[in-house]
Amino acid sequence: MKAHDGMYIDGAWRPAAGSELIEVVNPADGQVIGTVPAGTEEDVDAAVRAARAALPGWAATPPAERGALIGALRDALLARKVELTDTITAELGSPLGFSKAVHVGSPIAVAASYAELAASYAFEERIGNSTVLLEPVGVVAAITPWNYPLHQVVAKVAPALAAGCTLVLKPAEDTPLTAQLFAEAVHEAGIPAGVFNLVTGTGPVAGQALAAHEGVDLVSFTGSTAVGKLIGATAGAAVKRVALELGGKSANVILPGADLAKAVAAGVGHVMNNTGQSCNALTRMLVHRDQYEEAVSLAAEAVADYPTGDPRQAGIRVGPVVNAKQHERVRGFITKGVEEGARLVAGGPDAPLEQGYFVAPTVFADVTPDMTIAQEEIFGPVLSILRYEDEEEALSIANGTVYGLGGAVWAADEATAVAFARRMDTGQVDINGGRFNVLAPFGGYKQSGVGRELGPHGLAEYLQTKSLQF
Ligand code: TXE
Repeated sequence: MKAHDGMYIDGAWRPAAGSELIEVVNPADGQVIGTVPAGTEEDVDAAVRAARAALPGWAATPPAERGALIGALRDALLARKVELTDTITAELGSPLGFSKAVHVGSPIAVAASYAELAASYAFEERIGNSTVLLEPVGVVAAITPWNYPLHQVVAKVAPALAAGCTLVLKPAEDTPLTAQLFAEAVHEAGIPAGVFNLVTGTGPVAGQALAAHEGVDLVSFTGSTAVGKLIGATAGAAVKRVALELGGKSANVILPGADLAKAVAAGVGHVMNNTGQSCNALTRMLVHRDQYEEAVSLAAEAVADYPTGDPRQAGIRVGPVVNAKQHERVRGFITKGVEEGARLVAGGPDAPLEQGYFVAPTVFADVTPDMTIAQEEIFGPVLSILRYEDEEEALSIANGTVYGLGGAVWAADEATAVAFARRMDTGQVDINGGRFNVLAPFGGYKQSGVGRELGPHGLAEYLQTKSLQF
């Protein structure tokens, strides 16, 4: 695969300060597909300086002009659709169809939304005898994970650019090639030098140096709750703004009277898509005791619709998990589920293929809320089905984790589902199979994070307010 051997800083690919490399591995077969430089503190410093120098000019660029450049970025991404799709499939292991439709399609839609929002957003408002100016926060450090290699980048870069901020991006070690293609698109779009900078590298070295850099005004992080807490503490100590999009353990609540077959099939799909590596994956299915066994049978059947294997092969819907560490971790959780007494109705801990980091699509029944698999984020194709007696118990199970990112409610009618959703401690709830909305705020309650991404709420994260009194 094509890989740059430098960092994109101040509008050009520049040699890395150090000589260490990161190998990029195809999780479907374990083969190295490229190398990128492992950034050092020196690279991070150069990138932050470039972003700072570019800030006054970009912040002063009229919002409509910023919007036009984000539109050009969207076009440059679209022009690379095939290359991006192939790269994401190669470094993440996502099946080609899903890579094309979701991994590439969704960020292009997000970029388009910010091209418009930059031009239409009210960066000034009047409150009584005051004018409130909404100004860019400044230099943004964007630290992104591998699970949606392009979406996670665009969901930070596009709103930051729309707001008038400049950035340094540190993408995940597993998926830096997609980030390099993104930098190429930024360059082709004609976004001025220094406004967007890319430093590849490891979390503990480049990520840590970036989050702690005194030239950064806001750290926007998506990843594990453990690292999020660390970044939150570092940012807090320096009185720096922070946005955290962390883990989840989202509940899919099927209330009596709902279309059970539809709800179960959609719920299984939500967990199996992207090999379960979605922060908002509906990993806990909650079913009333009277319909429980029927739901378990339906779920076991539905898993057959998710063939596992080579993500380049037609018909494959579940690829490998991203790396060896996740492979161990996810299968460890499955073993733990069996040990703690959950009933395995599909899949299991054994790797279904000899090569690559594959995990069998797995469904557990008789899961109780106290079990590890009902509490911890597994980040693999593993569904837990829990039983409830009444609505109050369903709510207490749904709200009974440290997380609160996604969720779903299925009921006979919308009003019943909405009434339940209002009581859920979570940032997003899909009502009777509600579709993804690129403008709706996305983010977590409780330990799922701080701040929101997407749409106008996502743009607001990158603004600070100044009031003028008359
Ligand atoms: O995440 P990390 P990992 C969850 C999921 C998964 C687990 C571990 O449960 O199983 O996290 O995944 C950078 N300072 N999610 O280990 O380490 C790192 O380089 C600064 C949920 O891959 O949090 C990468 O760019 N940065 C999730 C990013 O943080 C640091 C998506 C995420 O990596 C750093 C991914 C440090 N000290 C994993 N250490 C979601 N919310 O969508 C690491 N990084």
